[in-house]
Parts: sequence; structure tokens; C-alpha cells
Amino acid sequence: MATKTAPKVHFDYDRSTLTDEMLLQLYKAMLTPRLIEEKMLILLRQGKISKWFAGIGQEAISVGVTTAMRSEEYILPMHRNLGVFTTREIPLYRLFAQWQGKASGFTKGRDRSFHFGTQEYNIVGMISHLGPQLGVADGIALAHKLRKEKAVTAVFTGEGGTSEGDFHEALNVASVWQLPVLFCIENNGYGLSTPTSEQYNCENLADRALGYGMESHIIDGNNILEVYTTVNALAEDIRTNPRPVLLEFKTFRMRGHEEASGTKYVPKELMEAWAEKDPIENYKNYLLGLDVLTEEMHEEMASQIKEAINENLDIAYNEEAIIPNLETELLDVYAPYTYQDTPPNEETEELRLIDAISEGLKQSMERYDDLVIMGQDIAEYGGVFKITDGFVDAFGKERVRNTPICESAIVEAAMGLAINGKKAVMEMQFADFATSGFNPIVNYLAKSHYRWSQPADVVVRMPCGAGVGAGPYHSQTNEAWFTHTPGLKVVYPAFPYDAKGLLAAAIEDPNPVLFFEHKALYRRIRQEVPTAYYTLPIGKAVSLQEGNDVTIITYGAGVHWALETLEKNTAISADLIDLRTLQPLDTEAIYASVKKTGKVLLLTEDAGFGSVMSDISAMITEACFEFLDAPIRRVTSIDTPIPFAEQLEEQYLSRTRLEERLKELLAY
Ligand SMILES: Cc1ncc(C[n+]2csc(CCOP(=O)(O)OP(=O)(O)O)c2C)c(N)n1
Repeated sequence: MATKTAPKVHFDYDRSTLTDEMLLQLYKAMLTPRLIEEKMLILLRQGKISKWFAGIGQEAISVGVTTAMRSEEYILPMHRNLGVFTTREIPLYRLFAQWQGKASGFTKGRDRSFHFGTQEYNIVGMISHLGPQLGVADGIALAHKLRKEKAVTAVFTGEGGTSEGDFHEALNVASVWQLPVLFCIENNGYGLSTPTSEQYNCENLADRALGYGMESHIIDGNNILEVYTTVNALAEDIRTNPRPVLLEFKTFRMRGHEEASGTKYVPKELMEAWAEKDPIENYKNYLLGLDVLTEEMHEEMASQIKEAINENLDIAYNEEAIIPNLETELLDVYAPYTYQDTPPNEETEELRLIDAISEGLKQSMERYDDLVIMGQDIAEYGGVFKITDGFVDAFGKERVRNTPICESAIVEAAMGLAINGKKAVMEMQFADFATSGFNPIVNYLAKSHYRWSQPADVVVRMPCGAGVGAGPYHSQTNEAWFTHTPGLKVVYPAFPYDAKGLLAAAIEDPNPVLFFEHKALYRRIRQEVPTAYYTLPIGKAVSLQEGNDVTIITYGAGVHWALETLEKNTAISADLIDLRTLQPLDTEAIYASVKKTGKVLLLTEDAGFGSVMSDISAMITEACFEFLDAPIRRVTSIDTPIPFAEQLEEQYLSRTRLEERLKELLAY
């Protein structure tokens, strides 16, 4: 009589108290992404899909982690985590439609593969840059913690992504703030073609946790029961004792980075050794050995999954391609929002620009319980410019948060707060340091609504500008970096009244706003300002002076330089327009004035090439050419970095040349 040989099982599985039903649920959950991927590889060979990032061999991690999470908790997966999406039971046709760029996907055809989020399923997909979502997870977790909800957030990264600054910043912030985040590293041996030996020089990535004062665990990423039971126990604990935990899942990437790139650089023995540890094959054998699963049950399960795949593929293939609509594309750059006008009260007090900003911020904090402010030294110290002085006493340290020096992670955390229902204001200590948070501003905040309809309800305050003798890294006016990026709003007030009302409007607006505050005007410009909360519309310029000979268009410090010049030259009859907002731009006000005067001087503190004024010049040429009596004149700072010494700074700034250029233009 033939004896039944026990199927080969590589792992020492421990089912603990898991029921048979749970064991089978985990099996089916792993089999689903595997069969989808196998189908995708066939479609790829048939030329029916263009690209595929395989997660074959890594299914136990996605499935184990997702099963351990509650459906209302957020997961932030990467490009090899199909199992997260399938375990959350997203209808397959929607996934397929997403990959085919169809309307019933999640991005209206605007972003590919797994680059999408969905509030419906509490999944926030990656952006291509890999690291930024780690900080986004911090923000999501912070919102939970502030609301005292017992919820964990799980975020994934490959080991490759752990070399990015975002990783270190996000872990540090999570530890300092004790945020309930599970940081899941899938260490699969290679980052594209680069082996781990060329990526980092420590034995285990989990060891890094020690440096951040954080707990960590190394988990066999191919052993589904180890993944599930460990993560489940941790998640349970973190829900009541909020803290971050770093998990390093050891696994292997069994296929190329993406299918076309192959695996030639991977030693054959390594591939063979890891093939032995396939998470599904081993688990299947284990279940067969337990008699929890039979071959027949497996066949039945597999054929049901395959049938569902084929049916859903048909739905996606039969869906018509998206018909481009220019208006929709442009409209979706920003979250829909109707400006709410809160008019100013009659009682006023004289305030400096700095006080008006501080008061505006304070009144918004009073108005919105959900508003959180973050920035370096903004708590007890009150910020380097003292704008948040006294805020901790008024609103507490939870809402007025000192941050470590990590601009990227804080922009990302602000995004996470927005995803999880809060409003965030971040103070860049100096606008110059936005470079250290540039990636999440232009790639995450700016593109979020267009990509997956998620508003980024974030204001980044940007103390900027020259005239303070502070040199190349504390004097820049870098608004043009942001006006160039669709999805951001850019506000740049010149007066206390405007600053207060526009800041309130920026905080009300669910879109990301870069709010420029000129440091040299902070304590110099005073004005009567209404005492109560009020808003002013973003995107509307103001006329400060009316005349017939020339239109001067400017913003920020330029407004005051123009006013000084016109005061000195009372014979000049000029329209003076203060733009107040650079994106969106009030083209109506610009064109109306240009059509009246026929001469235009565009004044900016920024260096000339690529400045906002270059675009405004081009727009005026296109819209008002027949009305022009002279070439448009841009008066800009020179194309060098901004220097420190007073006389060099003076030579640098456009103010120096304003009067002369204005007279030349009038004489033309
Ligand atoms: C900032 C950035 N640099 C480079 C890339 C190109 N890139 C995409 S995925 C990848 C490898 C990522 O490796 P890892 O984080 O280990 O994830 P894995 O692909 O192995 O799952 C690289 C280099 C990128 N997308 N973003």
C-alpha cells in the first residue's frame, strides 16, 4: 500500500490559536494576488498591458499586515503590495481599470499602476518618489492620536527607499511624537539592480530603530503566520499604547524590478534558494498536512479566483477609453471650493504686518478646532519671528507643535493630517528652507487633488525676502518655484490688512497654499486692521493708485518700492496694481489696466529669468498686444544669488533700478 508522503514545508509554522477558517482566509488572500499577477504576466507577453511590477513571492507581507489591520485604519502601500488592495476587497475591475487608465479606476487615467489612494478603502498609495509616504503616515497617525482614536497606521517601503532622507525624517518624527505607525520595510534583496550590500552597511535595517529610540522586529516575510500573528499582536498593543514600531520583513524579489528589466544580475543559487521559500507553496503544503486544505479545495478556490479575474478583466476591457476633456482636466487641478466671504468688522487697531499675521493665525486657530500648526521653534519660543508667541498657552502643545529640523517629513505630515480630516499650517522657518521640503510640496501637496481627488488642506507659511542683509540662504524670494507647479496656490500680501484676511482665506481653502510673508515688511509696515476674523478672496489683485500713463504691476516689497517712487515723482500718472496672489493670477485686473494705459512696468524682487513677471509679460503680449504703446518693461533683481553685504544687496535688488526704468518707459 502506498503511504502518503508529507508535503515539503520550509517553515516552522505556528498557528497559535488561529481557527481553520482563519488559516484558509489567509491562504485565499495570498492566492488572489498571485493569480492576478500570473494573469498580468500573460497579458504583458501578449502586449495587452505595458508594465508590471511583480510582487510574486512577497504576498505574505501585504496579506499578513492588511489582515491584521482594521478596515477603517489607513495603509500606505508600495508598488509590490497588490495583496493590500485585494485583501481590502477593492473590486477587481476597478484595479484593472486603474491599470488601464480607465474612468472606473481611481485617478481618471491621470496616474498609473498603484499610484493612487482611496478614502473608500483607507488606502493611500505611493507617489513614485518612494519615501514621502512615510511622513504622510506620521500625519495620518497624528490625527488619530490627537482625536484619541485607537488606530494604527501601516506604511510600507522597500529596503531601497530606506536610504532616502524621508525614511529617517519620518521615523524620527514618529518616535519624538510617539505616533502609532507600523513602518514596514520589505527587504527583498535588491533596489532595482542594486543589491543590499551596495545600499547600506548595517546588518539589519531593523537595527536602525535603536538610533531613533524605537522598538523594532525582524520578521520572516515569507511566513504568513509569523507575519500575521506578530503584526496583529503589535497592532493590538499600539492601539492602546501609541508608539511607532519598525518592522523589517526579510523576503526576496523573485522577478525583475519590472518585468522588462529581467533578473540577470541575480545569482542563480540565490533565486533557487528563495524559490524553496515561496510563501504560498509552503503554506499550502502546511495546510494540506494539517488536513485543513485539500487539493480539491485548492482547485475550487483557484478556479473561483480565476473566474473573478476574467470577469473583471472583461468589464475593464469593455469600458470605453477616457475621452479627454480640457475643462475637466483644468478644473481638477484644485479641489472645488466656494470662497466664503466673511466681511471685516468696523473696529480696527493699528498693526504691523507681523502682528496682523499672528492675529489672523490665532483667530483661525480659534475658529477651527481641527487646525494644527507645526514648525521649528514655534511652541514656547514663539517662532524665530515670534508670530506664534503665546499660542501654546492659548491652544496647547498638541496643536502648536515644535518639530525637529526635517522640512520634508513635516510637509508630508501636514498632508497626512489633511488626509485624515484635519487642517494644517506649517511654518517654514525661512522660505529658503522650502528646498528641504520641496519634493512633498511640488509632488505630493500640489498633485494630490488632480491625481486622486484628495485635497491637501495645508498652508505653508514662507517668511521670505531681502533687505535684511542675510545673504543667499535667508533672503530669497522663491515664489516662482511654486507658481510654476500646477495645484499650488501662491499668496503674497504686502500690507497687514491683506495679510490677515488672506491668511484666513488660505486656511479656509482646502487647497495647498504657499503663503509668502516678507520679512523686511514684518515690522516696518503698519496699517489699521479690523479686529475680528475676516477673509479676503484669493486670486484678486487690488489697485492702489489710479493713473493714465503707465501700469505698474508688482507684489510684496515691490509694492512699497513702487509707492515710494511714485510719492517722489508726483507728476507720474500711474495705475499701481498689487497682485496679492500670484496663483491664481488676476489677469482681468492686469489686462484692464494695460488696455487703459498702454505701458507696463512689471516689478519683482525676484531675479529676472523665469520669474513670475516673465510669464505675466508673455500673457500681456498675447492678450493686449494691440493696446501697447511701448515694449513691456520688466524690472527685476539681477541673475545672481542674493548677496549679503549691504551695498551688494542694494545693487542686486530691482528697487535700485526702478525709478530710472520707469522714466525710460514713460519717455518711450
Ligand atoms: C526618488 C526616486 N529615485 C529613484 C527612483 C527609481 N526607482 C523606482 S523603484 C526603485 C527601486 C526601489 O527599491 P526598493 O525600495 O527596495 O523597492 P522594491 O522595488 O525592491 O520593492 C528605484 C531606484 C524613484 N522612483 N524615486
